[in-house]
Amino acid sequence: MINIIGLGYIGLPTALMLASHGQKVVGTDYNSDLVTTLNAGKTTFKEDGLDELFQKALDDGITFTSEYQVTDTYIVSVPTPYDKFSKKIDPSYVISAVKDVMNVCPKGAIVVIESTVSPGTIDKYVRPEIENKGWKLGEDIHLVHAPERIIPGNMVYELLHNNRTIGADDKSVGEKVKEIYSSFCQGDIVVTDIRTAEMTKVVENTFRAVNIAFANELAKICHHDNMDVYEIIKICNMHPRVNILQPGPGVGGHCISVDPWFLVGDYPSLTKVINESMQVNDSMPEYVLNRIHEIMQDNNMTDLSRVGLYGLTYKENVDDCRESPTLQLLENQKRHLAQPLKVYDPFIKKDIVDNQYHNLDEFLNDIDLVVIMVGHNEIRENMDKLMSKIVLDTRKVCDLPKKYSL
Ligand code: SAJ
Repeated sequence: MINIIGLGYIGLPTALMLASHGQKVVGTDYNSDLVTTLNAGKTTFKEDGLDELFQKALDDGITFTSEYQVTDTYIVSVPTPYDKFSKKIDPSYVISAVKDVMNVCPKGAIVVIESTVSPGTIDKYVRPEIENKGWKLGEDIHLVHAPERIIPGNMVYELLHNNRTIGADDKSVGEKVKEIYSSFCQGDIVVTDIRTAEMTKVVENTFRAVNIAFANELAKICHHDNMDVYEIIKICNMHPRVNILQPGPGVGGHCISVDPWFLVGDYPSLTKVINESMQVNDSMPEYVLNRIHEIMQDNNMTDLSRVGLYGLTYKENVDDCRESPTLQLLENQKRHLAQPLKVYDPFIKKDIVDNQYHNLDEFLNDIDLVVIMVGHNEIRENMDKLMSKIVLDTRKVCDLPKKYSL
């Protein structure tokens, strides 16, 4: 039996996938409300195909609890926040999950850490916890790191199809874990050591962050001299060895906007490009605010209450607001003591900010300048409703007459 510890954005789909591919799975989360919701037959976030997968896993016998199970295999998928000032990882959830596992697991159990951790975290924090208890690594307990790689918005598909990395001290243990993931994963699974697995995960997200920062910097250059950044990127990407990502209003989510900071925090004198890139991405919400003011001037607008932000989530068609550019923009605006802008997002049903709307038409009725912060399908399908508006499109979703871009 596999006990999955942590039933959030990664732990839940992984547990469901394993359960619906022949593995006996128990999901454990210390949040009893979440466990109650899952036991009532409801998922806790929206994701294409998740509800169907959930139903299949229930039919195949998955159960949810707040208790750690006595078994031979654990997969730990708990959050790894980071300290915004030191830029270092906070490994406390991972450490406490491993400690809790050790309170119940039999000797010889395998503990797979799926949570993204900064390179060296397992050596620095997890191994000592185990050794201090007098347990022998590789005998009493086997450590494995199998970082997840799935993208929110396409998680179920990517769980099935992405290649994976498994880092283990002992190759045969790595192969055993590979077999478990192979029950559903159709991609290639590489077995390597733990330190390499930690590093590859963070490097992948850092590569994407640096590439987005490059696109964001291009957007600023192009705006400065009135060039079309999208046309330029499109043409450059026709070169066989160029692949520039898209500029945007900032980088959010709990991955691309966080993981590269682990490297900056640990290697401050060796991470000039990464550090600058992260700062460029972090500057984008303020840049959008400046664009709003420029566009208002251009249109003789003075009333900020006639400006609305479309989208609160960190990217399109997800319901996750962590580190979202819109929230960062509102934070910056608050610092300038400006009147809060109007906001609407079809995915966010609860009130989480001031002046939040829950109906697209009401939102549009009350504003003249719409800032598209997120390219949800809803707005793409309702372009006609923007015809009479001034639009600042930060995501290149529309092609309208009175449109401004980044
Ligand atoms: N963004 C841009 N321009 C782009 C692409 C993205 O501005 O061209 C912005 C998005 O709008 C969003 C942020 O970047 O605010 C991050 O979104 P994302 O779609 O690039 O990535 P995440 O954070 O949802 O998921 C990433 C993925 N990593 C890579 O693609 C290397 C995913 O595969 C990882 O599993 C995930 O991080 C993770 O959990 O680490």
